[in-house]
Amino acid sequence: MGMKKETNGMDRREFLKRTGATAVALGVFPSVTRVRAQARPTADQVIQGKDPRLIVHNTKTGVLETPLELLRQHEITPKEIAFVRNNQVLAGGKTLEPIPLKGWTIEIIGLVHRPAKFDASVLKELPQHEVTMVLQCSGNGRSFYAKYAKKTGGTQWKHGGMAQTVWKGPKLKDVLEHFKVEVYEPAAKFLTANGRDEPSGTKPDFEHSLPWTDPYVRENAILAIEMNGEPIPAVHGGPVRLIVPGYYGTMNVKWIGTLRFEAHESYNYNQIPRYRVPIYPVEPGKFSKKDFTYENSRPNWHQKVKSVIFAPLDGETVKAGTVKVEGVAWNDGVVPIEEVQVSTDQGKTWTRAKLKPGKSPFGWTFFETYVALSPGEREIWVRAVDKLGRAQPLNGGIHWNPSGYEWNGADRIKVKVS
Ligand SMILES: Nc1nc2c(c(=O)[nH]1)N[C@H]1C(S)=C(S)[C@@H](COP(=O)(O)O)O[C@H]1N2
Ligand SMILES: [Mo]
Repeated sequence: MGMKKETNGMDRREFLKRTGATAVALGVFPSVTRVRAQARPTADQVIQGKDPRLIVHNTKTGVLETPLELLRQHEITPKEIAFVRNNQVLAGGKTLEPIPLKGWTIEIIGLVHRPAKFDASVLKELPQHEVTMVLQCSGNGRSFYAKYAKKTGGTQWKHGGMAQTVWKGPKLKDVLEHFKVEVYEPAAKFLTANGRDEPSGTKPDFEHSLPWTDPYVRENAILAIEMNGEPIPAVHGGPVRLIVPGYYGTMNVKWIGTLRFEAHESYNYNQIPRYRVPIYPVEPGKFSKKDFTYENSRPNWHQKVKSVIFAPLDGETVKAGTVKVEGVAWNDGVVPIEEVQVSTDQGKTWTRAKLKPGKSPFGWTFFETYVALSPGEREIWVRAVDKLGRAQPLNGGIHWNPSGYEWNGADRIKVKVS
């Protein structure tokens, strides 16, 4: 796969030429507003094979959001509509086509007795594990901070920076055993994963550290070679992706090249100050990314309990009378979702929705209930609580943080009742 595949057969320069934006790209005009006036590439032009109805947030690396109208149509999100978040790009990787396992090398190094270097085709021979799970960007819902607290920088995701997908491959612990790697205990406290994608210019390379002390990493991590029953599409991290069910999307590192066992979290910019939240509440705007230390913050690891209304949709017009409200709830998979509560009087009273447990502890729990709505502008609020009592705040703004991560406020939509 050559880089030519970039924007659906067009490279960037060719694309700009066709849209007449070459002069702008070459810096002849100081303003970028002219670029905005040009037709923006659609999702299928950004990532080959994607549904053109996806929302394009970034054409350069490829950042695509799934509108809820599409997401809600499938229990397992098909590859054509699954969201994409590339911080940086794998050469030839902006496509749904797979990349062969053979010829793809993986290294396991660091605090281990026997470092391993192997061809990824070995992974097919080891016992396979399959998991259905919510893959969610830690920035999903970021745009709501603007509504409930204060706007933050970063992709202004609504709810569509998530998917429910099925991943399959050998467990990392079985791979370690197969190669007799032997991680040094207790010295090795973190697993740092790095992909073969490359940063642009002088940016630091993308990588993440996960806590090796967490059984949800040690026991459940998979070196996935399949997504939704097929070889992983290149853009989703094929041929080999680190999958850690329950963890935010960003920790599910794509295009695995190197796994390092370490005593300390990575010093990489993507581990700190990016992808972090303060460990105590901060006043919106009174704390910035540069204030983060390893001690006063934590990475986007376990997903917070959350629910999203799939129907009706925000802004929709519905008929007065009995209205069906449905959607999904999930958390980090440590305990099940206990209840999903629905309110049509802005939180004064709540009713419990009927739950249909999902395919796995890490997947969506479906909820549905019926509410009575009289004509006018009405609000529907939904919040989930799990068996540990972890609940969504009514005002998600209380978890404001400088990069707008981990939004999990009660979902509050407005409908017109006619
Ligand atoms: N190697 C690598 N892995 C990565 C990323 C990346 O840019 N490079 N992006 C991360 C982020 S922020 C998210 S949300 C998910 C997105 O996964 P997807 O593109 O398959 O939807 O991949 C994560 N893994
Ligand atoms: Mo992300």
